[in-house]
Amino acid sequence: MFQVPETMNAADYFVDRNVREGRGNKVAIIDTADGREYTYNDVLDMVNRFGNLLREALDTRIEERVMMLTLDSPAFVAGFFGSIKVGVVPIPVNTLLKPPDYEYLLNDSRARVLLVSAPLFPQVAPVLDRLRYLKHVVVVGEADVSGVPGHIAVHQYGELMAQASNELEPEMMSKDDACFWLYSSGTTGFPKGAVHLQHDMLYCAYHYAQQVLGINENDRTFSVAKLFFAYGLGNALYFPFSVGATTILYPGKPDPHVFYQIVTNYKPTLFFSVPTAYAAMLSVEDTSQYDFSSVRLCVSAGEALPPAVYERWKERFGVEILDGIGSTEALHIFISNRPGEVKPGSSGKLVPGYEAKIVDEEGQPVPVGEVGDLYIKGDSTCAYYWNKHEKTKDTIQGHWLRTGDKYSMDEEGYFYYHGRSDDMIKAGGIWVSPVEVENALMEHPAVLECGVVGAPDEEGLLKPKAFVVLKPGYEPSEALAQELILFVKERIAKYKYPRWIEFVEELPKTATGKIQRYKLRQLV
Ligand code: 3UK
Repeated sequence: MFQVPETMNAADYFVDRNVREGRGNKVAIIDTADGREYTYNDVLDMVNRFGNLLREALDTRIEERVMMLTLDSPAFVAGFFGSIKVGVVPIPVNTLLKPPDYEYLLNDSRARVLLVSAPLFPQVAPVLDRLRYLKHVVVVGEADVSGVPGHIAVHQYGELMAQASNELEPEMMSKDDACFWLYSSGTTGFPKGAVHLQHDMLYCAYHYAQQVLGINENDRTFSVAKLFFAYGLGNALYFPFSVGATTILYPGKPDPHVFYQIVTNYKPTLFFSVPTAYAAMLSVEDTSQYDFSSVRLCVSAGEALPPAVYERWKERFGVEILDGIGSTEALHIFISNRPGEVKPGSSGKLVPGYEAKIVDEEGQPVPVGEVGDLYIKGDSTCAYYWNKHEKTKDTIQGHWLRTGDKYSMDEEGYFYYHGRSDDMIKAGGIWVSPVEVENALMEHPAVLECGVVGAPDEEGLLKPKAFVVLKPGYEPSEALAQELILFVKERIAKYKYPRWIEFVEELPKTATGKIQRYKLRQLV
């Protein structure tokens, strides 16, 4: 039976408990940046120091927020669990965004402290003078901080950590206190902060990681998805820490050769990735110098895994990929395939601890085999979206969470994905709002109007495609298409750029003039 005490602290559960239970000398983290290993004793030391520096050096109180623009590294672990241990709420954010995105996130969350990895500092520096609530920036590594406005104090992570005490008792919290937030992109472009509670990570670790993956203390995890994603956070942090296992962290950019090299060198047993990266790894022809034999199970999530990718992977490495669907709001995977029972093309069956319903427009359950809207129920779902009351009510309906996905279920209880019920695009496992890409394109002088939808690439995986109507006087050309792509890349996060531009005479519209993206989807 899964039970969480009324009073608890998630950092105590995932960190201190490992030391109390005798795993202090076990390796918790391997940092592939320098090959260094950190034991659970070392992790407890860092976490305690970070908690103390928040309280003392930075005068941060319970329930205040710390934004983390932090690469996958030991500092991420210290920042995340160190905050939670003193009741402060960490908010890991996407490291691939642009300065205006961070301005929004920092002001929306009213974070008091920003923990930032030095290479990412230039992405926030230009907006620091526009921040209304931020008081402290803690930089991990060396960055040029000369232009920081006077009302914000800049600190060196290493210095503060060295000065802080390594002894700290956990702040005892309610199991229903806010624990951390994760931002999720919305259709209109403004991300929503999903507020997760103290008990949520325990729920996912117990029901999915332990019961579906059978994670245990001998496992070694590696996740292609970074820790700032809900998917990566479970895969490479609180799943392994829930059983005293080892996580392998990689701060760098995605690269199929590097992934193979990491697996060869550090021998993970559980490999977590997204369909786009599995496809990229399969397209490396000669992998004879690499060794994948340590991996006992592969997991895919973020978007549907094409059956062809599943089959080719299994043939090449002899190991199954378990496709499963999760979300930021649900925190992790709630429907998943099981080892030895995979149905390619399906998201699998319900994870223990979750219920699902597939309903029609009137909210009535649809018959087996028919497509409807997927709702799920389970105690890891977020409590609400910060400052977004209407969106909260649309999404969190009593015990049920509206996923926004179209699904069907077969007689054996396997679920099948049939696309989104909104216009959002999943590209490489990351949300792309068509509106945001369209707005960026509209700033170009040649663009009269445009519509962006997901179109399949050669692997059958969706990527953004733009249909563009030019202003009078402009002629369609390959050069202009390339110019528009570059234009978008300079304005919004790179992964959102349209992979294809198609020039058209007009766009399908409703009577009120709204672009009908579902009609454009039929044209791709
Ligand atoms: C889509 C899938 C088909 C689906 C996530 C695992 O992706 C995660 O969270 P996000 O908030 O996106 C959620 C949405 O992504 N999706 C995810 N997995 C699948 N569609 N097949 C899949 N296997 O539209 C869902 O609503 O970015 C994944 C664990 C934690 C996560 N947060």
